[in-house]
Amino acid sequence: MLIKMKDKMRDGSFWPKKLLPIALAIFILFPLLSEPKNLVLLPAEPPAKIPYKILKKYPHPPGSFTQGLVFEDGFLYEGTGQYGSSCLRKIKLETGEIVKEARLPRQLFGEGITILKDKIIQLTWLSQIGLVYDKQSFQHLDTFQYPIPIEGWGMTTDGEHLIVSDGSSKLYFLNPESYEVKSRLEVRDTSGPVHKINELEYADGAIYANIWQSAKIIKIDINSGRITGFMDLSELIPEQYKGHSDYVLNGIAYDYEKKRFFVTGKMWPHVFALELLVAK
Ligand SMILES: [Ca+2]
Repeated sequence: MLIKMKDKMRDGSFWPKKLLPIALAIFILFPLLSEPKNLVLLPAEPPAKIPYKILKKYPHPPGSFTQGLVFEDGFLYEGTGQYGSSCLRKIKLETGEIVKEARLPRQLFGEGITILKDKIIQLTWLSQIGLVYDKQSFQHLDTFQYPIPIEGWGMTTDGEHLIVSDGSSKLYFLNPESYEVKSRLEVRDTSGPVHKINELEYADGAIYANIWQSAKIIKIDINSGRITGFMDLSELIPEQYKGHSDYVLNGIAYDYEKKRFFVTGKMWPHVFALELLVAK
């Protein structure tokens, strides 16, 4: 049998003539089409607990199902979810007063927001679209289609990209003009990928993230995806929402000027200002 096969290969009749071009194409294209097999190294060190200090608590407008939070010039910008009541809001930090609001159509469930230059971008959960607003007027400027079929969860920016989460362990870095995916990052700890990555905040070269239905905020290395630290914010959960599966910790904003973080949760009555006590 072996001899016969060898003979056929030698005289060129092993491959029927019609199949030869197809076989050659597969031989040439296969290495190009297959995914590169990168060697993934898990971080050796478990993430360290980041101590923090509560600086102050501020009023959080009632009924805020927080999905996105940003701070700029004394105001919180908040994107809220749920069908029929999703909105984008500008809130005076000290008083919790809503000074500007744009309501989403009933069929859209609002998700993460970020501010890039003079625009506010807001994701939607399952509709595959994002909304673009003028930062000053809240006028709706544009609607864009997601470049890949993902759910919209959290969003932040490093000033160059829109950084988006979809509830998995992945972060997507999008071109803010074309919305193309420029790169992806997998978030990992010593056990492997960490899922349910939700609201995001880029601050001083790292990405901070809520994990859905967890009282933890993780700090992610933007180059490797490694979790380098975490905050346990269990003590901030309002008494009435302890053990609640919907009204969970969500929303991180960073004040670059005063180096403080703002955190809150869905329907929580307060926004907390925190100082991270990082080892010197
Ligand atoms: Ca944020």
